[in-house]
Amino acid sequence: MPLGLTDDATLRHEAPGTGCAGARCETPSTLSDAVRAKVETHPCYSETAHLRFARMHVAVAPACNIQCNYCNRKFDCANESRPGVVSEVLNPDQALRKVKAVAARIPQLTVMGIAGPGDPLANPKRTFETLRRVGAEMPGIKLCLSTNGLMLPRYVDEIAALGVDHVTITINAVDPHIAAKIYAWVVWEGRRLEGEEAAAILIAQQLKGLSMLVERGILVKVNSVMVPGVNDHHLKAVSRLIKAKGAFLHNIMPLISAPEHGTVFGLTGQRGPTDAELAALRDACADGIAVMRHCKQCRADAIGLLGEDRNAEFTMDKVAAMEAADAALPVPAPLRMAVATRDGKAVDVHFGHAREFSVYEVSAQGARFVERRSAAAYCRGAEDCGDGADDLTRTIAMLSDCAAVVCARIGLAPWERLEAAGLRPNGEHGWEAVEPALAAVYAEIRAAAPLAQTARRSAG
Ligand code: CLF
Ligand code: SF4
Repeated sequence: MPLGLTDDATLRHEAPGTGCAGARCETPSTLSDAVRAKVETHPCYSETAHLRFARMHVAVAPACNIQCNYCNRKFDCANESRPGVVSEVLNPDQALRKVKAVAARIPQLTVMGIAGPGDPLANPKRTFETLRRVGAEMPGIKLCLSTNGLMLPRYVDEIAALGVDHVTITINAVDPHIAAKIYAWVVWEGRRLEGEEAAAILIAQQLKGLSMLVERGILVKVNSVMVPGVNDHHLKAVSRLIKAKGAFLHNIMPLISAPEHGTVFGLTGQRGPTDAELAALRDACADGIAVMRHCKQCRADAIGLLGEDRNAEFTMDKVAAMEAADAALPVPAPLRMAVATRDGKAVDVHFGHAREFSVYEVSAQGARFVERRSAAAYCRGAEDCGDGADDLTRTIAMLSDCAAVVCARIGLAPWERLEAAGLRPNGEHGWEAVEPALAAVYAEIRAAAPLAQTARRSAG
């Protein structure tokens, strides 16, 4: 039985807002609507979203302003990726072209992040130009940034103005004595500093930047690289402090230190944690803050669902070929979809109880509200939630121009009636926000059906 399709028994017992609210769950029911809307389609900020939504990184930031002992500059920034592969460095124009090509082919794409191959804020012109252009031309895509935090306070206002909702700061220690064992040097105000002096400046900037982001309503994830014997015993203190400062999520990543990567830690034999050590530390931190457990330490040019590496399909030469092919194709028209919603914010009405439906036009760029249409609520209880009702026939006729009907739940009999009428019923997004739910349904339809099959119910 598809998710969200109820039999009468589950219909009677299902209630909105149920579900895990523990530390393991990144989208507990206590989240405000605004925060929930920000995280529920972000594959890194929500454990459930990572199965359905994709992210892509554009590698526009080659330079860095610090030296981490687990990083070799030949490879990507290890604060948000694993070392071992060099990215194709893009300029902002190429980045925008790549995002467009990916969005047209991976309809699950919801997030574009900048995470290297160096530090985004050590390359502010390229980073902000990319964010500005992608934000302006692709408003349905969330913007994300990952930084070592050194230059964060200087750029927080620009980040907020560009509509970046999610920022990751890598904070490996909040004690300069410990941090000095992790960072070789920091370039600060034109000088290269080392030791605890360098570490203290970096930590102060990271924590100041964190507070400034939180004040502006930007969700902050903190990444920490777990280095056994160096900062493992200290990361619980990091977790407590970032929680107190308003961080949303803590992502403790294992050190990767293969000697062939040529990093300081790799060459000095510093080991990474075992799976058991990592799990124990994450558990120890999870009583204070939500802890991320599904990070894939992806590349600075990663594309696809987390754990999926489709970047080889989107090298710039392939993007150019796609652009040439796309120029000969029509742009897919938006799809019309009906939503059973009381207030227009959440998918919160059972199909059989809907007295009206909100109709939207949905495309890769987002959802546009069109109108509300009245329907007779035909279901008067479990015994009546079946087929053959005149009201159901009228409802189906009234929605016949829609590609999909999205509702909190739906019984088997009306499901079959809708399908027989050529509408696609969907009850998988009960009590989720309307727009992300529509984006997910749109992605499913575009991924499953060739353009020709959905053209009949396209808007316009
Ligand atoms: Fe990229 Fe990072 Fe944004 Fe995600 S990744 S910039 S928050 S869109 Fe995600 Fe990848 Fe782990 Fe990063 S799985 S490495 S946490
Ligand atoms: Fe490497 Fe990233 Fe550290 Fe810079 S911030 S040294 S690119 S891991």
